[in-house]
Amino acid sequence: MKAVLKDVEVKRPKLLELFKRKPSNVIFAGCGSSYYLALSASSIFRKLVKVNAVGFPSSEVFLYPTTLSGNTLLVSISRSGETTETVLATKFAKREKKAKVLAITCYEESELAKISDVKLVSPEGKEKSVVMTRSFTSMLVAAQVASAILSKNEQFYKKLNTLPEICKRIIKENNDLTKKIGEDGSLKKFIFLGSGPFYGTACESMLKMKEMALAWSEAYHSLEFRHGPKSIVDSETLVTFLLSDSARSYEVNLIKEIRSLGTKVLTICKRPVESDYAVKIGSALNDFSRVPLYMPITQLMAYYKAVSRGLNPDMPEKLSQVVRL
Ligand code: F1P
Repeated sequence: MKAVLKDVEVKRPKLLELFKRKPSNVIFAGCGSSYYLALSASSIFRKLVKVNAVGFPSSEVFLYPTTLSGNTLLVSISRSGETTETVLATKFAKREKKAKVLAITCYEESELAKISDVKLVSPEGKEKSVVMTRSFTSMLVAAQVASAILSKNEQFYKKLNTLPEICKRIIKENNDLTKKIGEDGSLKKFIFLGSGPFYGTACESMLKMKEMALAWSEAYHSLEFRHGPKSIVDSETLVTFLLSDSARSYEVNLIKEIRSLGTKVLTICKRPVESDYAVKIGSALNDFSRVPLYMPITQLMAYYKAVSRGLNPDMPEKLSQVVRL
């Protein structure tokens, strides 16, 4: 995180240049974990930069291009910077809509970085694992810093600089709990719920459980859960809430409802709420600044579940680190 905070600062003039003529809409695009990152980043962008920002899978950008208009900024997110759909989406947006492109990647010399107008690079996000973990968190921080710079919100920017230390403390304080949950053989189904900027990280948490532990997992917007998916919970299910400030009162009522069905609930939140397991993020950060801090918890849960199943969490059999079509 620390290195990316510095790299994005260096790009401040180029970022402001991109926004000299405020875009009418901002499309965040990525694949897999990078798509889920796009969902969280676009929510943060909407709130801070007050611009119409949405997240799409990269393939949708060039297959169903209605999302692009004349004055679009495309934010292409890719750890490798080589994923075919994301490179194709970027080339399409530049060619067909003369869109400007901001790349967020871990590889300075990647194809995506080369064809973008501005690139935010997180070298520390490079990882041997097929599964994205620190690359996800560091590129999310890059998107947050860009939001702070473009919205000229210095207070938000200062809060972001506290993330690395808080993150270290959260991992240290909750390693035992995540190991206990991961190793609990009675938990076989995992559901992750999040609202606003936490929905993208709920989806990413679901993907970690699938990729690393080959476990059944789903993700929903918190309040959507009552509208059908709730029917699947049972005593072998763990529902994890990535609790927000904005939706807290609604989410607390839903927690009570789910627990009354005999299903265990883990809450990750700023202020504790009654649940079977609780991780306190405990910070003076708001919904939009503390989003990255939730990820180490759910990444560790998936890691320990994988190890308890005798799997290699970094090398899922059916996956490759870069998808080239
Ligand atoms: C995107 C991605 C990863 C996934 C796997 C295959 O990669 O889908 O999210 O975990 O590694 O590639 P990238 O475009 O972010 O490099």
